[in-house]
Amino acid sequence: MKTASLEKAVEDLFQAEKNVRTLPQFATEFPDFDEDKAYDVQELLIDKKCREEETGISGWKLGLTSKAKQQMMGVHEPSYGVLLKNMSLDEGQTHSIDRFIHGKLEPELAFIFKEDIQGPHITAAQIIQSTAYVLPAFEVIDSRFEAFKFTLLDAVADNSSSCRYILGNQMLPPDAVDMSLTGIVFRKNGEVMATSTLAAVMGNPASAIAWMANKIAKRGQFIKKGQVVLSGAITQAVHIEPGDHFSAAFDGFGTINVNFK
Ligand code: OOG
Repeated sequence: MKTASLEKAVEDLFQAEKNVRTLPQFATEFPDFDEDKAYDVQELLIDKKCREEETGISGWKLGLTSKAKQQMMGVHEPSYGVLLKNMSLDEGQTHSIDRFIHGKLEPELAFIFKEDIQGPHITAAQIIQSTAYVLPAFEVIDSRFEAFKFTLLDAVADNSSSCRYILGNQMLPPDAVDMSLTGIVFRKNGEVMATSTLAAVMGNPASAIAWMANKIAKRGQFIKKGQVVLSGAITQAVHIEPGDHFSAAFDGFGTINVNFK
């Protein structure tokens, strides 16, 4: 893929989000697209968003961490994306969906780091040791691709479908939480959409973050002190419509809530 095409991919993704419209998948447009180029597009897109939206990086997110989603996409590893300060929404409030193309919501466990952590060779135990606290979160994912359909590389370029994130306010030290057996009940308008445990995220959300710390090290990047990392969807993502109320009860933490109009 030539530089001009990389830049076109960045511009197309930026404009799609800005104008709330979709794009055709890249795989058909750029036949020599590969993983490195997809992460190059993601990095350039984040630089452009930081500049044009006058914001900065607040952390990272994992995608495709559940077996079901990996099988659906025919892949064996997750993907990652970057969180920006202007993607953060307040918990318990009502937020407009006007800027979403076809947003979906998913519950996740968020980690806040108390020190830098740099791969390679990072383990789940080291992730837990470097974590100040964990807390329930929601992620709004939104694909810039038509009908929410894409290849893994498309999704990587599209910053792993990131859109917004909502942190709860029930924080716990990471060793106070059973990282695989903590149960979750996810509801939309009072109706149970899904139940799960944290083991849905690669057996243990800390393992997903260890994978990411090692993966980003290949591009010279690392998790910084104070950053938030969303460890990946614990249940399926549910489409958001105006008037919806979502809650996710996390065993041992309490419930996180959000409304949309
Ligand atoms: C890619 C990202 C999904 C997750 O936690 O699985 C994601 C997609 O849109 O499927 O964030």
